[in-house]
Amino acid sequence: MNRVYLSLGSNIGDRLLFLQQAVRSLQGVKGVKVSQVSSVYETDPVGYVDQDAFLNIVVELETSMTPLELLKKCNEIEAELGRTREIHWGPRTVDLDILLYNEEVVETENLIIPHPRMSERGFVLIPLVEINSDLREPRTNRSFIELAHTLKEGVHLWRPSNGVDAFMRF
Ligand code: GSY
Repeated sequence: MNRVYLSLGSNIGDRLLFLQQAVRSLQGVKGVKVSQVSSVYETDPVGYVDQDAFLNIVVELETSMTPLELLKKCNEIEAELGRTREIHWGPRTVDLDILLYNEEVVETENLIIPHPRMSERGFVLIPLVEINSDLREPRTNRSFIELAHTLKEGVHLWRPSNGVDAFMRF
């Protein structure tokens, strides 16, 4: 089994419902077990800033899927939940990014792991270290919890975590 961390974000419509539906879809995938879900954070937009605030979470999975199989599945879930890519880095119903796959470094045309921008993003690192404070960046060996301490601005606890099953019952 492989241990994987995904970042999920939504900033259109019923943001929490989109996150819940995405987690439910992941739970339904053969070869995937959702083992942890972080608290929900409301976060200022990063990149294209003229858009609404996001809700962000990080989930931990145990999976037998390969990185590319998982990427395909994440793209399918985004499409099912209505994501269109009109503005690059613009508003989205739900976005699923693979952050870490064990401690492996993966570089293909369509997928880079660890996620290339994760170390600069508070909306990724704060929920990530909440569910696993021991993680380190596989390329640099830098501690994510140390990086997260410097990236708290614009990241606000919106709903505390109360477990995977409870997350689905909100
Ligand atoms: O890369 C994920 C999509 N995204 C987000 C996001 O999820 N949260 C915040 N706060 N800003 C973002 N900018 C982009 S692009």
